[in-house]
Amino acid sequence: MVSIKEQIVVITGASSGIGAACAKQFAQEGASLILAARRKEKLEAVAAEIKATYKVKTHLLEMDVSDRATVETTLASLPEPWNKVDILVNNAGLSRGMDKLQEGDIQNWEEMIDTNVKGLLYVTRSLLPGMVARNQGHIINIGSIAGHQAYPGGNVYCATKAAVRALSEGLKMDLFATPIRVSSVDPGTVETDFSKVRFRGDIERAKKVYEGMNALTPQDIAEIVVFCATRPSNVNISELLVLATDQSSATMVNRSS
Ligand code: 8X3
Repeated sequence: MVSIKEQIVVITGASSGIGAACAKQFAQEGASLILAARRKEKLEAVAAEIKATYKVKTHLLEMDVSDRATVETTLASLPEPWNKVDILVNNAGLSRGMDKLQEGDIQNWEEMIDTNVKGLLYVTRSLLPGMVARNQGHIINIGSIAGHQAYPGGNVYCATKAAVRALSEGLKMDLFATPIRVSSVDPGTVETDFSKVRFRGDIERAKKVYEGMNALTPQDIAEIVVFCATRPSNVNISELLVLATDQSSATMVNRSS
């Protein structure tokens, strides 16, 4: 295992779920954290908890990844030493609705495409040139099983995650012959606010997604993300599909656990 102590790690969507768990896991390894999210108060709470437990430096960014101008100016004006980013975890993402495409809400589509695809691109486009110039870096994209298999009602969400998968693949080729690594960690069902967001606060419907199964936890994924980041420099974990033992495919979930 390679030390990432004091390496600068950017995590988007760091205020909850997998992003917040990644923040804690990287803090445990002594990394310096740039935590980005839309919700400043939640972000501050995550940072306060981390700082109370680990002696690490944090820098908070109130940033909606889908807002191109904000992403560009915020990341271009990172102060020293925060502007020398070593690791970027592209975690910010969301799903909205599970309607059939023919009945879909176009606003929901825009939000998913703007965040999951365009947002990831804006952040990556802002930070990757510095990595290339310094000849050092690692991009870790949080994909999804949805990028491997579509499922009924998943249409646009699945398309955004398939796009993330294609971008990880393409990026690796664009970074050919550089030491910069690209990893894609693609979870199945993880118990987070994901379904609450998807169903716009319909708690009962959200609960059903995890009912009767032992879902993955954000911590499970965070440990894997940090595992990717701490491999020796000759090792790139290119793509990992991570499912709960209770999940056999996007739609096959054992609910008798
Ligand atoms: C989240 C996994 O199966 O709910 O990306 O789409 S799934």
